[in-house]
Amino acid sequence: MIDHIRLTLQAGRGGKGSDSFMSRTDRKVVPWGGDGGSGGNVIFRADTNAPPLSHFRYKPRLSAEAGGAGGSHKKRGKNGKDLILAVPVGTKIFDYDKKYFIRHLTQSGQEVTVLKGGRGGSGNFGGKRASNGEAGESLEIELRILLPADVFLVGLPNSGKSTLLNVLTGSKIKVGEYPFTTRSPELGVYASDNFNVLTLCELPSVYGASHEGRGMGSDFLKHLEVAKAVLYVLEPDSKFAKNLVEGLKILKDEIGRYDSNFLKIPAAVVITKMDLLSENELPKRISSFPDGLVFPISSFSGEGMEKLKGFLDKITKRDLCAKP
Ligand SMILES: Nc1nc2c(ncn2[C@@H]2O[C@H](COP(=O)(O)OP(=O)(O)O)[C@@H](O)[C@H]2O)c(=O)[nH]1
Ligand SMILES: [Mg+2]
Repeated sequence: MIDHIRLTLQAGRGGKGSDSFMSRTDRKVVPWGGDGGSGGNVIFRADTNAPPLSHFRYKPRLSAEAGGAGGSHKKRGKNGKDLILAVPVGTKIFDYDKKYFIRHLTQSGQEVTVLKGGRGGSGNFGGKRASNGEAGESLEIELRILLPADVFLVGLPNSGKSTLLNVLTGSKIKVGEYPFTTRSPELGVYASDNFNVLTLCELPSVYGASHEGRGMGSDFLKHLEVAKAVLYVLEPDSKFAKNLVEGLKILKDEIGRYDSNFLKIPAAVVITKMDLLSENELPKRISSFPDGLVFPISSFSGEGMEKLKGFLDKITKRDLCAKP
């Protein structure tokens, strides 16, 4: 799923004013050209039925219609049609070059005009000089959207996040033998036995240096702003941490560095790949974990999955108090 996209937008140019004359009955010739029409504006409108932002990927340059030229007999040119772009509710609009926040569209039907069309040129009517229309404004825009997800899976590379999401939601996210297989946030819908649903989201892997711009960077952590819960997903033996305790610390440090408030989100630790670890080994490895919920599971054998689902069911009932 694409959570941000850049567009180059152009408002319509104003129509050209007409330079024309009329001979009156007394044979006098008078200037009689009409004004050009205004260029179309560029408008964003939030719409619950709008396609996702990825829809813009194939047409990143968009322009509103130009105004029509003025005509003889004082005929004013037609106004250019506005370009109205439907975007999902929740989209934030930024001026990309100035890094300036323009508007957050939070309700269906809400609109914002981001670019004004050019004014039409003057016709020569009334002795004015006929002129060209003004150019429409242009702007590089960035659209961003927070993912509509409830529970976020955060983990080091290869910890089994995609596999777990697929098992819980029946999604078919690509599972990788290589780290960093998941390059953008992935969503799946989990349905509990009592017919409540939760949207789960796998974020691209975090690792120690994400904040330094290596790996995928940590910009995707912004999505945690809407999280009802976080699952820290760890595998017993990771190439990216000395042990489980350090693995959890890396994840929490990275999130805390992004926004320390995100550490207050209800959370649990999921330890994956338990089919590879003997049962009496685990307590030793997590003895110095902070207090909180820990769910050892295997996406392959299904062990521990019922307890984890019980936790998710609690989230659907907003019945949470966990903080590892
Ligand atoms: N043995 C075992 N391997 C697993 C389990 N879950 C995932 N894996 C493997 O771990 C590797 C990474 O899985 P993936 O889901 O892509 O990890 P992600 O990078 O965290 O999304 C893949 O080779 C998976 O087949 C599990 O429960 N048991
Ligand atoms: Mg993955």
